[in-house]
Amino acid sequence: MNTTTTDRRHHEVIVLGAGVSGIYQIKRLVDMGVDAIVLEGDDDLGGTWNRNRYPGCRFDSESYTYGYSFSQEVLDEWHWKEMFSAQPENLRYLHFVADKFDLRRHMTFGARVATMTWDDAATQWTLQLESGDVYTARFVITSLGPLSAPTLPKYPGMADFKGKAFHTFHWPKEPVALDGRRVAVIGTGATGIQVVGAIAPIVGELTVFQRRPNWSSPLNNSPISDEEMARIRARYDEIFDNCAKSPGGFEHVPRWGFWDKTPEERKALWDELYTQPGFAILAGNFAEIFFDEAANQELSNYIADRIRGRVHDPATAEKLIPKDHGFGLQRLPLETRYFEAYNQDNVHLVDLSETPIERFTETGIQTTAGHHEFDVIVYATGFDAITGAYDRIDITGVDGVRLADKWKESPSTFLGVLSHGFPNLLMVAGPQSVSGSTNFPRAIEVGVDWVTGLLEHARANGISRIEARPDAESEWVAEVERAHERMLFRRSKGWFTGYNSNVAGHQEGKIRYQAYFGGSPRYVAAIQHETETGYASMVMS
Ligand code: NA7
Repeated sequence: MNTTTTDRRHHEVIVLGAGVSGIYQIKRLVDMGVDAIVLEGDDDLGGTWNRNRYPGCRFDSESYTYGYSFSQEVLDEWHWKEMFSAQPENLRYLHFVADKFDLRRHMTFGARVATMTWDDAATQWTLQLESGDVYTARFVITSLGPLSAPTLPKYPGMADFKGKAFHTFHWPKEPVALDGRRVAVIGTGATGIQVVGAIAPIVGELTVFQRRPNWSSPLNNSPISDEEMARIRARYDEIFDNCAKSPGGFEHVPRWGFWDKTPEERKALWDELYTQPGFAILAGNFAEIFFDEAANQELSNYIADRIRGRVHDPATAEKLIPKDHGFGLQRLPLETRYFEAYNQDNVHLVDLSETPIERFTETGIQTTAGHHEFDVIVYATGFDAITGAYDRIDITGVDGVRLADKWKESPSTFLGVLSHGFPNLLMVAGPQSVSGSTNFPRAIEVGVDWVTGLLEHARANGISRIEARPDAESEWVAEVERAHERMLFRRSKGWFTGYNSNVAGHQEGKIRYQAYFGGSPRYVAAIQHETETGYASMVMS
């Protein structure tokens, strides 16, 4: 489907991706009167919410903190139905916003970019699509999404399996029959945990293949009534203000003073937070849990006891309790009746650390302990996070340097927006920004506004080339590394530290500094400082 009103192949700005950030970015560019289009590889807009159609897929952010804040009309008109809205509704919301501002006509779908090459003489990017079509643009804004490059394991015989098998990111649009079926879920990250909770009541037999357990705490979802929505609407300014002040972009606010309380007082607080919605137990807890090993251990013990209290079989409960990292030191999945699923006779946990997968067969999966037969295999095996979507485009900058080579060990950016040697490539929600580490839309609105301001500055001053200074970039990378080093999760293995065993070149134990963990207010202060100093860290001509 191509809904663009023009077939022209040159534009001042090309935006890559029509997800949450691309939609807002094109809105700002259209309002500015810039000649801009969006190229989207998928067949429609929505990004992550267009793709992830698996059962149980929903926000972990309170819906009203996830929605856009930029339009009073949208805030007035949209009614969130649940505290943590599910994928179909989230996709409807993005369609509603795009249609309201008539943004589709600026979007070309099925337009996946294969290569992007900087032409210094012409001061422009040349983009070659997989279809062979070629576009050029003075500026390219990437809104590729931090979790848009799914990864599969590499087990022998995977292609032999004759039943249905797909990654959660590629869950089919048409309904998948699960009732009474024998289903395997591989992976117990945020996605696997959502899937298991949602399908356990439906399927015939469910077998969960767990390599490492993840900590998880209750989502505590609930419907939002008309009256409640009216109260939320009246409070929107305050809500977004609260989000802007908190490190994670949520209304939950961390507190200091762990050691000022008695163990009984801490437990009383946790009893309360465990029953509150969303990330309360993480982002509304004592800040010490992220920095102080003993504080984190005490909270981990508390959550472990909660798991023991919910899973009837003690041996299964122990398998579900992480031993290699503390609570909140990897991206915390939120769950709905996940632990209770294991109390069902038809739900089985396979601990891959004890009985690894040997191979896939035509009918199922062979582990060292035996053969499991399946009708459906679900890969909830995660993503080549944050930089993966960049690596999948062959991006070549000044002097033929490839971005994938520059970022081979770890990305290097200025404020997560620019990378030296790649002029006029502006990243929204890019590596080393806060978009991977905080409530996503709060971060991307900041990112889009800042990139838009930079383009306004360029237009007003006749600037056609923008590049980050290498020293400024090194300073930002050092700040990103410092923020990592302060936090306990620097030693954990999840995608926050850039590790994925399914991606060639990723080394266990070697951090890729992909996201900025200094918190939203500090990030915003850094980008504001850059604006206020007249973009002093950039070379503009
Ligand atoms: P995650 O959080 O990266 O989780 C992936 C899961 O898949 C995790 O449990 C992995 O185990 C497991 N995995 C990955 N590769 C394999 C292989 N080869 N064999 C067995 N198990 C494997 O991705 P999610 O999709 O759950 O969540 C991503 C984000 O989406 C989430 O944080 C939210 O922001 C939304 P491991 O822990 O690596 O041992």
